[in-house]
Amino acid sequence: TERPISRALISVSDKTGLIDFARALVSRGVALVSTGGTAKALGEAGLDVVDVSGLTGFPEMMDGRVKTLHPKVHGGLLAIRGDAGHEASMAEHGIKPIDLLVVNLYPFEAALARAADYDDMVENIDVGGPAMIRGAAKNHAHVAVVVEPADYAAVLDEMAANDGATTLALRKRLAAKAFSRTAAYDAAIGTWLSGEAGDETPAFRALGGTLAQGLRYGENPHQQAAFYRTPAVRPGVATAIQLQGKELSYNNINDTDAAFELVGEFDAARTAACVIVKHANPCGVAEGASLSEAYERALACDPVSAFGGIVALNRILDADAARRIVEIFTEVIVAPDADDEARAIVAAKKNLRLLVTGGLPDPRAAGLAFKTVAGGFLVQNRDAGVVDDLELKVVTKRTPTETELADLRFAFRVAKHVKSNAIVYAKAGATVGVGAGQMSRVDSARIAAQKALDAGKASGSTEPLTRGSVVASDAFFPFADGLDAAIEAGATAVIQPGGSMRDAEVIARADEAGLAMVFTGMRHFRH
Ligand code: 93A
Repeated sequence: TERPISRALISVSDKTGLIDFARALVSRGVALVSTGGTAKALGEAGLDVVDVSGLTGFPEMMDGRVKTLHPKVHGGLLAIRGDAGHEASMAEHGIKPIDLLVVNLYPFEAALARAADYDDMVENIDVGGPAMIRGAAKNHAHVAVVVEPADYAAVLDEMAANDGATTLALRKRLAAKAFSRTAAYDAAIGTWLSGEAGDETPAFRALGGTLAQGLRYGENPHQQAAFYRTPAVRPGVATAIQLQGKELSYNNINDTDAAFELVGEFDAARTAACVIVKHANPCGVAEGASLSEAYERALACDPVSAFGGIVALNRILDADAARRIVEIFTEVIVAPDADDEARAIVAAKKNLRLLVTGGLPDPRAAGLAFKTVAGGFLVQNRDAGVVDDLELKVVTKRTPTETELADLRFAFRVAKHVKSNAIVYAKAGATVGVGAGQMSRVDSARIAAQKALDAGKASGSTEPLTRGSVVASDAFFPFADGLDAAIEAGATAVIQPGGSMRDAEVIARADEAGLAMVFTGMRHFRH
């Protein structure tokens, strides 16, 4: 059973809700220890409080720079309760356990916001606070740590329900929050100071990354950039080994990521697959009996755009595929590995970058995706939706044939990785037309069909490649006109999330034209 909280150390810059919280603790028999300003506020409210200098036997000194940095404090936070050695140390040195730590830090971020001068900023760097927070959070098996007033209520609620104790579940949650808080705090300090130091490399350590590579420039030559790696280990561009070729650029890394994440959607045990990416959008994706065939078919979708593209493969690069790929100008090849013969073939192209990842990413893996906005950033789970896991609902009179169904799944798998509005035409496990990034869905549908027409002409075919294809849309068709464009292009089946106000109209149009249509119930916006 959990022990009730008997002693709390409170040291807070933000004194919101402090008095009510402290009073509630005292009414439960909790003894309070506090630093200067906090102790003064508590004393003025008539609460019994021991000053931290009474505990340590040292005065707060150096303008408060040293007040809680003492073994009597840190020993009390870090000691493992019930551990014979730790208990003996406590007894020997007169260290008493601290069961609850309540700290919020010197307001460094507020100082940043009011553009305080350099010395003021430095004085607002809290040292003792984060040290205590990290100690208490590490020892969450025994100690509860609270880093913001918003959590006072949760602690009191649990104490009320558990005879003055907290649960391990709450302490764990609070500890996780505590580490996130000190990480964000230090990131703010690091970002500020690297700006002051005139650091050329933007301090994106904020996201918990380590510098993987300084980049010559960003998306454009006038932008500085760097590549950071986060601790999560997943086969991908951040963990890839570059076997040869020029240094990767910002755009290379971004495009390689897009290509490899998509090719990871194709189970290597089932089929060979190839993705060609330009400007973060696939311009050709295909399955094949071999990598070489998959590449050939991917290239046929849009050979013009494929020039200078990124080629991603889902199996070990072999000589056949390597020979074929080096025939045209390619920026990057990325694959789980490359055999010796393939490596030798690629080596003849000195600038061509060859990356090996050691495996494929799991499309269902958890992960976070960030996007910056002015003054902040957005975070969301990565899109881990996979069409194979969805229950497809046939909404038309005609049910898709097995062949159509396989292509519909293929097309939707690809559409997930195409910038919205995304329209993907596919036939026999290969894309034949990709429409990306348009502000209207009908434009994406028309562009995809037009590209298929061009590619068909280039290959000497009189028929547009979309004739007899299927089509995927990353989000529902708001109007029937997007469908009209697909019908005109010669598509026979459609896959889309459904859920439009005009679904009935869209379904009726499909029925009229004899199309089969399935709803996925899941959208794949990508902006
Ligand atoms: O300057 S410090 O880094 N040195 C310390 O030893 C220390 N201990 C607590 N700042 C320290 N604190 C911080 O003082 C706390 O994190 C809290 O923000 C603040 C509370 O001070 P007061 O109780 O005097 O208002």
